[in-house]
Amino acid sequence: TGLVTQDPYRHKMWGMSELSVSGGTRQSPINIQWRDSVYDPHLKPLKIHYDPTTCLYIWNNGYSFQVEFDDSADKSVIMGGPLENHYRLKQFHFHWGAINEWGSEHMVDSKVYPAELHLVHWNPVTSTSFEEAIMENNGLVVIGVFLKLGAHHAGLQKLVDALPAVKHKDTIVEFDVFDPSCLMPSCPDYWTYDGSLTTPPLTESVTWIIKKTPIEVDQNQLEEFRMLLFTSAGEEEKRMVDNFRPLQPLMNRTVRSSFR
Ligand code: BO1
Ligand code: ZN
Repeated sequence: TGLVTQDPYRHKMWGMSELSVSGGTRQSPINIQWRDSVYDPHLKPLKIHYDPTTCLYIWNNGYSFQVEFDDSADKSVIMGGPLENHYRLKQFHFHWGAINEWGSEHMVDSKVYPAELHLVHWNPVTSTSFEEAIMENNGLVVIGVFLKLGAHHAGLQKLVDALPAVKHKDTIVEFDVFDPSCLMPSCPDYWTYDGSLTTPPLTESVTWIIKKTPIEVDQNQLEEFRMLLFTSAGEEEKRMVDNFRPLQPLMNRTVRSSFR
């Protein structure tokens, strides 16, 4: 993983990029083959307890827009599911395409969605900070939620309304009191597997939890994502689209499902 660039989407020649080849054995994202996933009756329901007041701000970091949370205490946490202890929410962000035909990082039976939400958590039992947890085996948990085209999503709209203020790279605005559980599908079913971060440092420290059921968003909401820019103010404008990593080989891994 020493060869990756720090600005993964700048050139967007994914097929040729060093990002396609990391040399690891548990890289993400993957294509989840439904029939190859193994039902695990020991997998408990995932429990999500987010405190809306821990939401701090939203920023354009040059590869996505990201909403950051106060993770100095156990206020917004997940537990249960495949997890042995609770994990703290640090941030969430999205990946999306230039058009509706692609954009998600994970796929299910080679089906790609127009976008994918990632809720990023770290283990406060084995680490004292997110940066430390990045280096720990299973120090991180990312929940992935697919977005599909359909009805307007009222919860997402609060985010969409904030996007014009963070159009350029490295812009940041306050974003108080938001409960990201409004972005979770009501169906409890998920797949879980051991993987990695999908942007540098691509660390193999992530327990992935991929929700089976997508949430619906409307065309206008996706178009607002696509109005964001990879570039800073004053640079030649480049739309923030296709900010996903290509599929990685499953190698010697099993994807477990919480459902049969
Ligand atoms: S993802 O969910 O696999 N797409 C993913 C990819 C990269 C990060 C997080 C999630 N990177 C890390 C950075 C840290 C930063 C942290 C929290 O995100 O490496 O420097 O503090 O925002
Ligand atoms: Zn992500």
